[in-house]
Amino acid sequence: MKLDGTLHVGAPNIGSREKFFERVNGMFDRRWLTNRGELVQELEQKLADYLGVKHCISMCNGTVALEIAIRALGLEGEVIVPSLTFIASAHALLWQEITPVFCDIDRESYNIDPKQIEKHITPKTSAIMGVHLYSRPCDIEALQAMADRHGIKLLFDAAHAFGCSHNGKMIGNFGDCEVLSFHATKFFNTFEGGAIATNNDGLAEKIRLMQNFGFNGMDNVEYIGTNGKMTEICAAMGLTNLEGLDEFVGINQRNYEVYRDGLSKIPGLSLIEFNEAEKCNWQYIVVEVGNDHPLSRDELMEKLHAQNIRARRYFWPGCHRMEPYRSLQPNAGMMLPITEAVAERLLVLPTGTGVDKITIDLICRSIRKKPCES
Ligand code: T4K
Repeated sequence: MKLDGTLHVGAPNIGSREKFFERVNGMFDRRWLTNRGELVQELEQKLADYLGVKHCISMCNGTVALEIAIRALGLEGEVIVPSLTFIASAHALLWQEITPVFCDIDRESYNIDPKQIEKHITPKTSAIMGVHLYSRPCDIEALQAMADRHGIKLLFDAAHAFGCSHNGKMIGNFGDCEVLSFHATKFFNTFEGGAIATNNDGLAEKIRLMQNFGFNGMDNVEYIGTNGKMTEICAAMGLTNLEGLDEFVGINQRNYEVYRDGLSKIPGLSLIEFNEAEKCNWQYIVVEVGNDHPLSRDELMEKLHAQNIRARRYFWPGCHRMEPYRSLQPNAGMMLPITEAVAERLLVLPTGTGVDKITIDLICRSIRKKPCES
């Protein structure tokens, strides 16, 4: 079996084209393309309402949003982060000469393990940065208690968790602030984009100024700032996709259930589970390939690639095994046994609004096939 076209992990969810083009026409009529235009302001208000958070400041992408959050919080020295994450989580720190101190993960949730944090705390530690990996919130209460005990900040890289809740409250409301990515590959996209959500008025004000070069008024600069602004065309995409969220969730959840049925009872293969009592974006179909499976994770990936199914090994091999961290911290892996074991086993499969039930059935059938039948 080989699919006619290539099926990618991360293929975008796209809302109504008509609505999008209508908004883009309005944008051209107004001749206002960026710098806090009408569409950006409308998007920020709608995002804040959706998340139930006081401030949601849009950004040009999630990485710059992380950098601005880190700077606005005044972080320095060392920040404790998981290594099983996209490289941007670590780079946003080192880019500002802050050392990411990699912490091991919890075996079940794949998120930073609060029990492992204390051993990494030093006088230089200024914050913990949790990552809500694959739509599943961190153990937020334990992390907050740890941050409070040590008088340090807590922020979240929530790039994967837009549209998810924790104890009934939307992600975006926790820690000092939470950083979202609206990249094309995310559940909700603005082509490129992101945001910082916070309930802290003072922090929000600082973030707003830093996102626009530090300007406060036309000829007055108050901070070192950068250009983190979202454009109007990205906001047009965001407003359109916001209207499609219920549909996206419905399709993602349906896809998850089809995968769950199709992949059940395969030796050595387990599918990520989500808490059905909470809101979830169901955006990540992650399987763990164990020793009992006839193929290794990499062999399974090769098999799928040969069939035009572009499964991905997110986030192998872990940030600590990529440069410059591999050279700067050559022994980091000794503290990360679970990260290293899990990173060897995870495989992400395609989902999203571009993937239908028949295709998922084909993918599952292909995975079920014994190597001798391929
Ligand atoms: N923190 C976390 C935990 C993150 O996962 C990310 C981003 C960030 C922070 C930073 O946020 P941003 O600054 O990106 O807003 C991709 C994305 O570029 C990246 O946004 C994402 N995480 C990461 C997990 O995936 P690559 O290097 O894997 O991209 P690439 O080009 O290989 O594309 C990914 C897959 O998506 C491929 O299978 C192709 C498919 N794709 C991609 C695009 C852009 C499509 O089908 N259509 C498309 O338009 O990083």
